[in-house]
Amino acid sequence: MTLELFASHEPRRQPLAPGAAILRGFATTRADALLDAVDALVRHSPFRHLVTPGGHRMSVAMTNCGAWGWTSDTSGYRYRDEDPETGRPWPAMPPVFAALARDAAAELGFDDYAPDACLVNRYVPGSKLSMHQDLDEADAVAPIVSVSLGIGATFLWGGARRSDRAVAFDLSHGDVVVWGGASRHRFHGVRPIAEASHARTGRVRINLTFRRAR
Ligand code: MD3
Ligand code: FE
Repeated sequence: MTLELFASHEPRRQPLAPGAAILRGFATTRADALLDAVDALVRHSPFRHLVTPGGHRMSVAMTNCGAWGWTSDTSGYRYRDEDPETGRPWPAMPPVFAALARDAAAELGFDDYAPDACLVNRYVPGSKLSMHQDLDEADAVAPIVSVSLGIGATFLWGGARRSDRAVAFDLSHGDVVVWGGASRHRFHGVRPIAEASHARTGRVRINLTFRRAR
């Protein structure tokens, strides 16, 4: 008899550090609804390639929903309550987003997680995110919840210093990561995305990153 450690419908949990874990497949049953909500919100605030303070155009295209949206331009990084492209507030956080983030955070013991910002990242093969820290959030206690959809990515998870060795792990469609505790301020990045195609998204990876920004 085969010993089934994990029934296929049950998400597997991979602990990373105190307060941080990968929840494999946690978003799988809600993936279509999440992607439908992305399609709806980009009709209001389209994906765009932001420019870094150093003047580089990012290979990842971004947009936001919720009360606050993360933006970058040559004057710096910051959260804004309006989309600078449209001059209007960011689209509201879709209920399916808020519920997923809340449920995932609760798996790690973060009760009543209510993110006020969701950065939506769109990668195509070749897009990458260089090693960086997320330091623009006022609330350093609340976790970040990230949801991977579409084609896969290799995530790099470093240490407190840029020079610290990073560990690599793959994130697939439906995987959710909850980053709480001290891991909140570790360096991290995404390797250049490999050529691939996904039945629902085509040659695209979507990453939803929920935060408490303000
Ligand atoms: C680990 N995005 O948008 S999300 C970002 O896959 C970002 O699009 C990546 O890093 C992506 O800033 C990774 C996961 C994530 C977010 C914040 C973290 C991982 C983190 C903060 C500390 C450590
Ligand atoms: Fe980040």
